[in-house]
Amino acid sequence: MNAQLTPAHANPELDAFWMPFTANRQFKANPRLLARAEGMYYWTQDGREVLDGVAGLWCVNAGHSRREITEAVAKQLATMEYAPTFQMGHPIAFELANRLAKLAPPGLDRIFFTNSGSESVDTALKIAIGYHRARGAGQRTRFIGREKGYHGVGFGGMSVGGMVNNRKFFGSSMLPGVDHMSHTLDIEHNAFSRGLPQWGAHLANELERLIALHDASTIAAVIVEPISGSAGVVLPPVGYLKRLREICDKHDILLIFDEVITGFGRVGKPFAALAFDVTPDLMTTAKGLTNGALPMGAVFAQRKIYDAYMQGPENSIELFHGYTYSAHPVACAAALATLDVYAREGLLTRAASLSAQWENAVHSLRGLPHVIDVRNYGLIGAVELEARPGKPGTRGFEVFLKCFERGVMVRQTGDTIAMSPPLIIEGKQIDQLLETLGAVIRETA
Ligand code: PXG
Repeated sequence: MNAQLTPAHANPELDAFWMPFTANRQFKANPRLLARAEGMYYWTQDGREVLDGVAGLWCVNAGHSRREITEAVAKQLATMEYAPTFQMGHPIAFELANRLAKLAPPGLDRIFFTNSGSESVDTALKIAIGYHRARGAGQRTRFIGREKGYHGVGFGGMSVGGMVNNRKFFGSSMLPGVDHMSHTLDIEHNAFSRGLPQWGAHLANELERLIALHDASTIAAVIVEPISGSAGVVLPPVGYLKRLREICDKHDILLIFDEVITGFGRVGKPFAALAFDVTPDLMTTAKGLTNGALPMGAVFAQRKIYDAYMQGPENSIELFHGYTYSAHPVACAAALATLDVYAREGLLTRAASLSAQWENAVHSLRGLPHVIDVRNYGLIGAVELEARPGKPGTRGFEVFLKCFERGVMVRQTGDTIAMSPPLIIEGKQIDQLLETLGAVIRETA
């Protein structure tokens, strides 16, 4: 007999599912199981109502179980459940690309479909390298990312990302030739800023330093999130992104915005590129594209990038890249229905009209015990708690757990609590979210 390796606990039926980014043993001993969702709420398996303060995982922007999306998915499944997009096509893939091109920041009207944010990032990195090669600059293969960046978990995204735990367990299995700029979180200068912090635009000048070190002729692209979500909400200082754009232009380096969380209305415009008036060369998206209903991602490319590939014999494949499920018809149907809901309900700009109320609500946490920073933009909020000496993350986890027990779901990263509710949230739900979080913080030693 083999020794039993998994420690025994009360819920052995939970053992087979190896859960992602989860403390498996802790969870399985005390599971938090969601069974149903509608609008702003989840219901747990035992019937408790839970206000969704994080839009699932930053993806359910139009709220849960939208009938229009469900019906479009059911209809597409019944009509044509799958069709390839390698050397074949189906109409709604083109329709969706056209719809997205119209929403996109200026010029980003060539769309490549993926199935997740991680795939979007790896796709964008590959497109960037291939673009330079197509223009005769094949030595441009380096990438510059940023500390605290999160670009998914593929080898490319992990390498350009800057979250230590997502990197350190995987040895040196990284893309070669990646460097990182400093992150822009500076509590000393910017604590409790309302909206974008004023201090720190000069941090973009680090890019010039890295260019001086590696030489521009070796660098393919710079990739940043306009606002970092996973790292606990890190905002760009006023002027920072514009400065990055100028430096990239000066050196012929592509700028990639990872808008997996900022895309589709989270910041009060369809994309952060529009909110900050800085246009990248490539933009990665996922999540809100289908309202989280089905996995799908999309990479938006400037037309000059697409055109650079359209060379050589017309019967040659221009980009040796793609997924079996690129532009999956059912995902396309979900995305089209999602865009309809966003348009009909004005959701891609609704965060702008709520942001003042949201900002006041989030900043009401200032002054509570252990609160060392509050950050907000659009319908994104974060409160950073002081770490317990020698026990980082435990205070944050306790707050997360107590909120859940009181019917509010927030997201915890270390000792930061992040919030990103569905864009349909109403004022009284903003109050419920922040009042519950505030009460829990007050009680947590
Ligand atoms: N880029 C960014 C900016 C993301 O936020 C990804 C890429 C990867 O997407 P996929 O679909 O491959 O997971 C993300 C994902 C959190 C949290 O803690 C954030 C994400 C995923 C899970 C949790 O807030 N973002």
